[in-house]
Amino acid sequence: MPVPDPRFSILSEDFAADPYRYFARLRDRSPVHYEPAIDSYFLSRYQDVQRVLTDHEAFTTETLQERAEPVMRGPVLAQMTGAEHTAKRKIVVRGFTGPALQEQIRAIHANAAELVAPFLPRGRMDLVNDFGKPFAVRVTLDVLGLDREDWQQVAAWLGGVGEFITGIVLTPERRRHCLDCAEQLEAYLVPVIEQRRRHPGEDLISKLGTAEFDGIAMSTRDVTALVVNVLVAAVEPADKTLALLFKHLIDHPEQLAQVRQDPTLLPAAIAETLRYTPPVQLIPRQVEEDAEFAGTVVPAGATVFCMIGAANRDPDVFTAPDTFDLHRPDLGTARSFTAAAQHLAFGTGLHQCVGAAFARAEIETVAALLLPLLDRVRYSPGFAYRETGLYTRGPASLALDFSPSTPSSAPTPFTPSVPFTPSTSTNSAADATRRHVRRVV
Ligand code: 2IO
Repeated sequence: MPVPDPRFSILSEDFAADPYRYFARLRDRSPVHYEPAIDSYFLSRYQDVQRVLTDHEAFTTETLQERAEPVMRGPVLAQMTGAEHTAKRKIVVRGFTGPALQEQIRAIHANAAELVAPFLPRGRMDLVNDFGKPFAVRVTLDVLGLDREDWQQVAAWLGGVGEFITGIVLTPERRRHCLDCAEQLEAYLVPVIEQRRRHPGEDLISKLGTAEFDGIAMSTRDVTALVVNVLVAAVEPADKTLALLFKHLIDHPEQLAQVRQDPTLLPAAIAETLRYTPPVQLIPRQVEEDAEFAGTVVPAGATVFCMIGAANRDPDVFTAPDTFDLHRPDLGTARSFTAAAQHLAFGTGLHQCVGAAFARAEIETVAALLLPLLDRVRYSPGFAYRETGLYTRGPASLALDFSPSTPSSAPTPFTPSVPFTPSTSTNSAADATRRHVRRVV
């Protein structure tokens, strides 16, 4: 049995400053790491994480009842099981694939072009705070058919909702603040949802509001929860992934030059970014019955956190895992945004990210637009890189300098070259689950 190091804590400031330094040690010496302060177990080996995420009967999402439902104002997709889950997941998949996705790509492009324009003559932009954050919120509001002018207000509410879900320790004051944010967001959404039910349009809220499940329309509470779910899940990781992609390319100038020369390499660069630095670092599950991992028994009822960042750098699965290499043969770009993905940034199994194809389209479209505009892109003088977050993690800022230009000649909208496979359909997720389970047992 691994000997736990009493001095080491995932809740320490040292760990928060750079978790990546600790992953090898965790996988080798404490693959089932217990944190007494929060009575939870942290799994860092790829095989263990994959087992937890694919065996959805032994490891349930029930923990989301406490961790998410209070701020989601109802059950989220990841909490559901059985026929309800299958039906509702299908509805959401439909909202993010095919013609809907093509329309969304136009919104992605338009928002990106508009947001970057004022920074081009200056030759300086913070990719996180000037661009990525407003971009992520405005795109999601467009997709939902909400007013993108409301983005700052919505971003503030989402901040509270996200803090509740991703907070490892929350004071009662912060908890109250998060719940207030959630209540205000709900009050903003409910009248729109009710109106769209009477007069549906082409947007995602209308689709969710008019969809039927077993012949019964979804309640306003159900639709609200799904809309908040989409808002949080689409906004929280997006600016992080974009900034991390640019950081890795700037840190690896030869790979940046290759992507500039051949933009069809972008999907591989994005997939490798997701493996190397996944924006969602933790996925919680509840243990149904006593379960053994690497000789340690985790008791029934316990919460386990899957450490995605650590699993994605497991040398048993990826060669030279601490190297960023968009050409790595053990990742496979084509499957990296599908149920067969090798990295675990979108999770895996039944609840694998339903927005993976959208995420790919979003980051690919915006990166393809930005790269030619940000000529000679580099860190601004004096910029000090810092990441924050234990659950979702990304750069606090990314101050960039580049050759100034005039924004007048807007490039034509980018159409991703590779067709997007509706990879997140329930069937392919279930197929993948069966495959993974077979591989593990
Ligand atoms: C929102 C953590 C941002 C999801 C969650 C309660 C459920 C689920 C995830 C992602 C990203 C968020 N979990 N999205 O990890 O919908």
